[in-house]
Formats: sequence, C-alpha cells, structure tokens
Amino acid sequence: CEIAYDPPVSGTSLRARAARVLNGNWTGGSTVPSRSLYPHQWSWDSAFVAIGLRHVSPLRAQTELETLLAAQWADGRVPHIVFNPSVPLDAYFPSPDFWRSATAGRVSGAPRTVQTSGIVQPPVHALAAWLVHRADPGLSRARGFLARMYPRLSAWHRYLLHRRDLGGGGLVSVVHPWEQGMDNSPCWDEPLARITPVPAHSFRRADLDHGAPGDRPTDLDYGRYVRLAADYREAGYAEGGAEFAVEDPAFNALLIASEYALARIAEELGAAGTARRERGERLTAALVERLWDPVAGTFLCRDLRGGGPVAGQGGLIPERGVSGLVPLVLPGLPRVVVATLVRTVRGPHFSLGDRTRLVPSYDLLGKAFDPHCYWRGPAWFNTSWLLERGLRVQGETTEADALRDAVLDLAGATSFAEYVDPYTGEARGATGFSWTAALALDLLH
Ligand code: 9YW
Repeated sequence: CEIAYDPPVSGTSLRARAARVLNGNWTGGSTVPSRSLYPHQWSWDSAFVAIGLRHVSPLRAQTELETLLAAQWADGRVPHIVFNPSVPLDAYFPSPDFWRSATAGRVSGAPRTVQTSGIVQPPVHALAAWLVHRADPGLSRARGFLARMYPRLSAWHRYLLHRRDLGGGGLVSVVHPWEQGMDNSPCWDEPLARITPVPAHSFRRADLDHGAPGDRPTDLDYGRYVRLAADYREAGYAEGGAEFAVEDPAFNALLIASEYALARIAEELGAAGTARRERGERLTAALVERLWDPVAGTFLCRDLRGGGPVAGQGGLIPERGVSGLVPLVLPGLPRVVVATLVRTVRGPHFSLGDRTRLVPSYDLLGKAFDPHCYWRGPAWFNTSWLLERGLRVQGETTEADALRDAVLDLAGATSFAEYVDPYTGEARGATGFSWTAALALDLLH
C-alpha cells in the first residue's frame, strides 16, 4: 500500500496552513518547535506535534515519537532535548557541550550515538502514542508501533515513579524549571530565589538573538537555570541532592493521563491494563491530597525544599499558574474539586470567556503578572488545548467549544504564534510554532 509520508499541501485553509508549518519544521525524523528559536527536538513539543501530525501523516507522527524514544537513557528517562548534530553549537544555549550527556550521563545510561540534555519534560508521550495509534490502527499494527513503544514508555514512567518521588508521597518532582516546561513561571520564583546564580558573563544566551528580551526570562533567571543544570550534570544526573525539587500539578496530571493511556495500549497489545488504571487512581488521590488547595480554588506546586508544617514535606507555593488547572484532564477527580476548578477558570484570576479568550499562563491578579513575558502571563496554545480537553472530559461542553474556537481563531490570526497576549490575542515570541499548528490541526478534527 502507498503511505503518504510528506503529503503535499496547497490552499489557504487553516488546515493547509497548519500542515505547511509542520512540513517546514520537519527535519527528516522529527519536527523542530521553531526554525529560529529552537532548532533541535524537544520532548513534550514532539508529543503535541505527533497529536496534530496524525491527522496529516500518521506515519510521520509515529516517526516523531520513535525518534524521541530512540534517545531514551538506560535508566528510562526521556531527555528534554535531542540535539541535531548538523546544527552549529552556538545556535542554541545550552548546547551539547554544556550537557555532555555521553560522558557526564554515562552512569545513568545516556545513549552513545546521539547527544541529549540530561533533564526531562512532562510525560505527554503515552497519551500521544495512543492518539497516534487511533488515527490509523492498521498502519500502527502493521509497523508494530505500539509493541515497540510500550516497553520504552513503561520504562519512562518507571523512571519517574521510582527515581523522582523525592517527597515520598507518590508524586513526581521536577528538579529544574525547564523540566516542567513553563520556564519562568512565577511559581518558581520562591524556590529559585534560594539558588546561587552563576555569573551572567559565564555563558552566552542564543535565545536573545531571536526573541525580544522583555518577552524572555532574565539573565538572573538564566544564571540560576545554568547553576541547577550544571550541578545536576556534575552529580552524573543522579537524583538525590537536588536543591530545587517541586511537585507540579500539570506534570503529575499528565503522567496520570499517560498512565491511563498506557493501560489502553497494554490492552490493545493483549495484556491487562487494570494495574495501571489502579495506579492512575492512586496517583489522582495523591495529587488531591498533596497539591489541592480549596481556599485558592486550584492545585498549587509543592516546594519540597521550602518551609512547612511537616519536616521534609516543604510547603505549597501560593501562586496560581495555569499548571494548577491542567488536572481537569483527569476523569477521576472528586466532583467538588472539578466544580471549584471550573469556577476558578471562569473567575477573576483567569477570566476565561470574559476578559481572556485563551487561558493565561499565570494569575491575572498575581503580583508578577506580565501579559508579554513568556510564562508570566501570556496564553499558550498547548495549555489551552489541555484545558479544552479537560473541560470536555468534565462535561463542560459550551466552555470547551468556545475555547476550541478561540484556539483556532488565534492560531490562524497570529500565523501560529508561540504565545499571545491573553487580553488582546496579539502574537508574541516566534511564529510558525509547531505545537500551535499541530494542536490547531487536532482541534479541527
Ligand atoms: C527555552 C521548545 C521549548 C518548550 C518549553 C518552552 C521553551 C526552551 O521552548 O523552552 O529555551 O526557553 O518554555 O516549554 O518545550 O518549544
């Protein structure tokens, strides 16, 4: 049979324009998030890309995930960046010579044939693999797609659940703000303030060659990011001594959603999914127990190295980020939690459907809110896609429909911007951004 790997696209429909963005950002085995800013393969970007790409080329969507998982470490971690060897070292910072995965990551089992970072990103991959399979089950079975992905995805979840439960309560911790994917969210300000930055002149940021400085993290932020990553590298990328350890609601909710997807993948392969579903339920209970704040009306981040009433358990960070709304994607949340979360999404802190059309990344009333600065206020398309899915899962169809329409409108109007001003919808950051195009494609179907 003939398989469309790079189907030609013509026309000016949103679908055709989105497909052209993904074609333009395809490098032969994976998709770069943005040609200008991010010239390598990013982990959670690839999961979102695959979710959209499946509607255009299921084969390329499968390949996207296969390429990422081919760079998995022996300890199960899926690195947050897989470097493209043909891109010059100075095109992106931190580059492979900073991470030194092959040498510094030797003990943790970094691959020898490809260079990667040593940190991770949110585990959206099993969910993506399941959705990609469903787009063309015949092709997926013929290629043994799920049979090849399943052991790798299981090892990935095992790494997170066993090596990253730094608080001992069942949830996974991130050890770097880049791991959670919302780099300079105000949620990190408190735990980051304890980190001694490296001097700004000791590294050269490539992002400022492309992005407006006011839209990007500061040099002081970068000094701290570099310090944390360098310390982790010097420890051989082993867990334990992390100065920064945070349980984040979105990261954990995505792990749970992916665990449910793994249950379905197991069943498709003829195995039992029950144990994974039970784990999903246990993790959901842990999420509510450890991160739900009924007074704030949202999930919060737990700073394990911060102060709190129970020794070693840190405390909740009193900042409302979009991350705290992402658990809406989970079907097993208590009803009162769902009702409260939906009220919070509509209420003054996020004002969805009233003052904002996409979900802002951070509390409109928060003291650090800035409508243009990266994850400190702007609305992003991946989190809006997750919220759309969450509202639909919870039966909030009218809200979900409105959010879907807004994503489609603004994706097209901004030429697939990286993020937008949450009030005006004005494009910020890069355009031709892969996950924006991919997730718009997904919502068109
Ligand atoms: C950076 C690629 C990545 C995303 C992250 C986003 C940004 C990299 O870009 O981080 O250099 O700032 O914060 O979520 O995966 O799109």
